Amino acid sequence: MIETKKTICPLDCPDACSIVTTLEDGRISNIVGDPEHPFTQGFLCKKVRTYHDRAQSHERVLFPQKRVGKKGDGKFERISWDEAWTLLVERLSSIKSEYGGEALLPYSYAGNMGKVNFHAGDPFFNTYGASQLKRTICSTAAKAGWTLHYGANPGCPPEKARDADLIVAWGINIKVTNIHFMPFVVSARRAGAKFVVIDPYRNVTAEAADDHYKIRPGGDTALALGILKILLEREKLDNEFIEQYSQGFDSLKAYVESIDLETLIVKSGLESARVRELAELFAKYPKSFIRIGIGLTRNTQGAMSVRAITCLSAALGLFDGRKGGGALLSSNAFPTNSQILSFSSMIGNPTRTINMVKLGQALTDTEPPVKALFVYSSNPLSVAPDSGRVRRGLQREDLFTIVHEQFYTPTTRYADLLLPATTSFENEDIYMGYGHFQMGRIEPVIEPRGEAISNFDLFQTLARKMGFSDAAFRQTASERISTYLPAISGLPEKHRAEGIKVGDIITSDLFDVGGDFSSFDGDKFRFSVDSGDLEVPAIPCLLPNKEFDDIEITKQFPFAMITPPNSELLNSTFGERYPDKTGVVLIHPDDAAALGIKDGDRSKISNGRGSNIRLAKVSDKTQQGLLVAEGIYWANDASNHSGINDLTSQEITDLGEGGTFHESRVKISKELAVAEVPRT
Ligand SMILES: Nc1nc2c(c(=O)[nH]1)N[C@H]1C(S)=C(S)[C@@H](COP(=O)(O)OP(=O)(O)OC[C@H]3O[C@@H](n4cnc5c(=O)[nH]c(N)nc54)[C@H](O)[C@@H]3O)O[C@H]1N2
Ligand SMILES: Nc1nc2c(c(=O)[nH]1)N[C@H]1C(S)=C(S)[C@@H](COP(=O)(O)OP(=O)(O)OC[C@H]3O[C@@H](n4cnc5c(=O)[nH]c(N)nc54)[C@H](O)[C@@H]3O)O[C@H]1N2
Ligand SMILES: [Mo]
Repeated sequence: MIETKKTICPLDCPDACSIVTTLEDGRISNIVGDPEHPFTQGFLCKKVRTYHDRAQSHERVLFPQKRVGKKGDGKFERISWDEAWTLLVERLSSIKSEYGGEALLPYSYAGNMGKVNFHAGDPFFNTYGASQLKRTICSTAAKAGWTLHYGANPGCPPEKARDADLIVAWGINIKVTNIHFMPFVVSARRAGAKFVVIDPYRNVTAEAADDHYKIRPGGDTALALGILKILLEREKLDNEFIEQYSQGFDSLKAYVESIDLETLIVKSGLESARVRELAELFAKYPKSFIRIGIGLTRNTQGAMSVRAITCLSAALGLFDGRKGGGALLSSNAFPTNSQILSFSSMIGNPTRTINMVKLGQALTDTEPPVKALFVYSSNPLSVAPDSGRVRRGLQREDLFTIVHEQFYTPTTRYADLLLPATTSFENEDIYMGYGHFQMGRIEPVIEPRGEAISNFDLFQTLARKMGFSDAAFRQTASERISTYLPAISGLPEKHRAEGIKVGDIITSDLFDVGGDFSSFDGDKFRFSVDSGDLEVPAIPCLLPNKEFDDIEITKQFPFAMITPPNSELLNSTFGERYPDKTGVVLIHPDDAAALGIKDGDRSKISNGRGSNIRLAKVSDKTQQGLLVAEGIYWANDASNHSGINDLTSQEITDLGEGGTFHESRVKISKELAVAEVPRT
């Protein structure tokens, strides 16, 4: 029998695509992008086109297993779910009575963006009294910087870009990480719009654009303020918006007037003429749409960069609801009450919080120590920074590590107990995209594979077996969705009353007002803010980056390195498709010549934290002094299993406590073949 069913892509991506699956005798034979969905528009990205093969693969973790080899060996023995529950209840109970609840650390992120499964563990860990995980690895810096000035209002709908005369991709690799935005760029360009990219390297989006501004990494605040200064002097800012819908502009104006334009230009890393050219574009095209990425926030002044760009957008008047104009970071189309989603009311005595970016430290140098780590929807050994420290932590004999997974990832090699997780094709959930204004619901498309269970079923069952009595632990996934709906703003009244059905494509009520201060109930854009924290400057301003601008570190490690995603992987998901791939590192031809590195050379990148091997790609896509290592391929160096995050730092962003994956200092050398290594 052949039938079709709709589902939604669960991956952590702004697009949250609606998918049509074709089923033949209970097996998914094909998936395509939903032609009815206004953002998906009938196509899927390269990596997800075969996502059903991943779900139906024989390589999945299909039953519970316990470790039999050494930690790191990845050797397991199959056990029954009964045994697994008994082991879990015994170990978690004894850890709690011996060391207290805080000895348990949950670790989860965005393998599955469904609200039910993302938050599935929260009520369990709250009741247990576990350490609270700060889930800040991704977008909290961006959000903090943006919200400081813009407030919690909905962002500009991406559809507006269709009518723009100028589209700017600022720190976002749209063709890779937000590909469904591209059709709007294509139609705008057909109507004559210009499309430009501001990025430290010529990524695939920049290659497809009209122009590329090769900014210095971390140079965004300087660039945004530089443009602001030029336009201020030329009286090209939108005074009407500034007067009517904002406050605090005078402080920013005074600051910008006080700095020398040359200083800003030098710090942006662009030539003076290029900065003036960009300013000229903004002056010429009032219908400018700026798509701001999260990528530019992954450094120690990353939130500041967003603050500066957001203020520039406002000074240009892009938040006045004009046709074709706007700036979009995150749509915030369905603001949710996170207390309800996380069942925060179940937290008894407040417990310590641990930042997920600092997992390495948490496992190796925290008192009282973490005694049990419960990983689900994440692959921390690959994605968390400073992996060497994470690995040392996972090797601890006294640490009990539980991993709930779909695949045998680098992290699962260190599991004491490995539990099989379903994929979204087997689940019930609700999804909303952060790059558009739609949400929807899914139900299982196929039966659960093997003995896999969803995050939701895992924690509901475990809670009951632990004797937790709250009624929330007896809810079905459907009932959980009903609990969540009232916590979602922007949900149209009809669905609030009647619920959501599979296949409904629900557009937020906030779509029409997104990005428009004239409709935000008198809330004004704040150029100057009082955050209540003396460490947080009231206005965007120039401050040094911790690692990039450290003179001593730079002497030892002369290269800056950024580690952005590519189109093959979704963070570390799909790593199993490339078991032997090291990935490449882009190096500028002048640097390569100076170091004797040739295209294709196996090269060792290293710093004080660790090292990683990649193949050199000598290219002027990057700039002098900058290495670009795309993609979190799985461990590639067989001798010590290192990955790219062996080089990145646990340092956090200026606001929001986010990861600083695009701010490492490193050195690089050609890796000599054994025969070439000089004898000492
Ligand atoms: N194919 C694919 N898609 C993805 C992902 C993936 O791994 N693969 N990841 C998903 C996730 S979880 C997220 S959060 C989003 C992230 O998606 P984006 O918001 O696009 O963020 P990044 O990809 O980290 O970086 C985007 C660009 O920022 C540039 N950049 C780095 N530092 C700076 C800087 O200082 N200034 C400027 N101007 N640019 C800088 C990088 O070179 C890169 O080209 O993408 C999602 N989509
Ligand atoms: N160097 C570098 N590191 C980065 C980044 C970077 O740009 N550069 N980006 C960072 C960012 S933005 C993010 S968001 C993080 C992402 O970090 P993670 O959220 O850990 O993302 P993934 O690597 O996609 O790993 C998700 C894992 O969850 C599993 N999974 C999927 N669905 C489910 C489920 O329903 N249940 C369970 N139990 N498991 C499931 C998948 O098989 C996969 O192994 O990585 C960060 N790390
Ligand atoms: Mo992310």
